[in-house]
Amino acid sequence: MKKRTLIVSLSTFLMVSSIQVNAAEVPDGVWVRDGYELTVVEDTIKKPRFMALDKDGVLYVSVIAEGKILACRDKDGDGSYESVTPFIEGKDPKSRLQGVQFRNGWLYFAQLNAISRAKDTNGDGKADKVQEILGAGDLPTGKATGHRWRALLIHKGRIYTHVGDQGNATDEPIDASERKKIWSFAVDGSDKKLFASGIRNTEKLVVRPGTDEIWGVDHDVDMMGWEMEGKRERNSEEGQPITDHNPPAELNHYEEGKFYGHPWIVGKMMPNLMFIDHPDLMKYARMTTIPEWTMAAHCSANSLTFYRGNKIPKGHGDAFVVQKGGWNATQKVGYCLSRILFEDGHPYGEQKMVNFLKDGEEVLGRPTDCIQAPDGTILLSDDTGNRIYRLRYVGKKN
Ligand SMILES: [Ca+2]
Ligand SMILES: [Ca+2]
Ligand SMILES: [Ca+2]
Repeated sequence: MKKRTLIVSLSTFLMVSSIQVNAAEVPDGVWVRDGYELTVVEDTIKKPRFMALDKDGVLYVSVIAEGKILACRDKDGDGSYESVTPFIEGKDPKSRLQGVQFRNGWLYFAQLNAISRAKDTNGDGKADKVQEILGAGDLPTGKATGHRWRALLIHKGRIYTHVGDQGNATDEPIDASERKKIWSFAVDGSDKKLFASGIRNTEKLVVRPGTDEIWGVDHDVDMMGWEMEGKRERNSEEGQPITDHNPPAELNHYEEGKFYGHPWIVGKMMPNLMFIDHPDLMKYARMTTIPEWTMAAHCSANSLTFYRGNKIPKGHGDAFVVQKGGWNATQKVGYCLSRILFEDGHPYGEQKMVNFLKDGEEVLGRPTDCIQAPDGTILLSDDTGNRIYRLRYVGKKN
C-alpha cells in the first residue's frame, strides 16, 4: 500500500495519536472515468463487506471474517472516516454476518440463520439493544452449504431475503426446498411468504427510486460448458471456450410470484447446457422471466445501488453495480464498478466507472458493495484491497 509521507512534529503526533491518520492512496493503475475522482476514505478495516449509512452519516460496515459490524465516523467532515469502532461484535464468522440496512433508528443485519436489528440507546456508539427477528427456526436456510450470504431489504413493512442455491446448479423440483428463492416476512418476523424463485445467488436487494420495484444482481452458474469442453478439474490447460463467455451475470427486476430460470434457463432464455436433455426444460423456459440487463460472464456482479442524487449528470435512477471478479473465466473479467443506464424504468446501456484490473491481468481491488452517500457520492468497499473508496463527480476536464 502506498502511503503519503506524513511529517508531523512530536507535539502534533501526541495530540493526534488517538486518531487514525488516514492517508492511503488509490493504487497506481486503477482507472477512473473522466470527470470522476476516486479517493480512499477508510483503509484500516480488514475485509470490509456490506455498508449502510444512518441519518447522521455514520457508516456501518460488516466484516464477516470477524463477525462484526463496525461504525465509521467522519468527525471532521472531510469525507474520510478516522474513527472506527465496533457497533456489533462477537458473532461467529461462520454465520456470515453481511447484509446491513438502517431503518427507523435500527440497524438491521442478516446472517446465515438470522435477521436481527440493533440500536445504541445510551449514545456510546455501540449497540446495546439487539433483537433477533428471525432465527434458525423461522428463516428458510436449507443447510449451511452453498451460497450462504443472505440478502436483506426492509421495505414498506416487509423484510425480504434471498436464500441461494446449495450448490452450483442444483436440479430439484422448484418446491423441493426453500433455496433459490426470495422470501418475505412482516417486520415482526411473522407472515412468511414466497416472493420469487429460480434465483441462484443474489446478495443484495434494492428498491428502484420512485417505485416499489425490487431489483438485484444474480451471479450465474460456473462450469456451464465443462462437460462439452472435457474439463475435469479447475483451471486445466484444455481451455473452455464456451464457459469463458457464458452464462452472463444478471440484473433482475424481482416480482412477486415470478420465476427467474435458475438452474435450467440462463441469460436471456438460453438453456443451461448442463440440462440440455432435461425433460422439463421447455416448461421452465415458458415460466422464466429474463433479466432486465446482462453483464459479462463470471464478472461476479455482487451488489448494486440505485442512484437517487443529482450530483452525477443524468445519474438519477441509474444503477451502480460492483463486479467483484470471479474464478471461472480464463481471462480475468469484472473487478470494476459499472453504471447501468436507465430510461423509462429499464436499462439500455452500461459504462465502466472504475476499473481495478490493470492491463487485463493485475488485480488492484475487488469491489464488494456500493451505496450512495447523501452528498451524492458513491461509496464502494473492497474486501481484498481492504479499502473503502468514494467516487465523486468533479466535472469534465477538457
Ligand atoms: Ca474525516
Ligand atoms: Ca450503547
Ligand atoms: Ca435468471
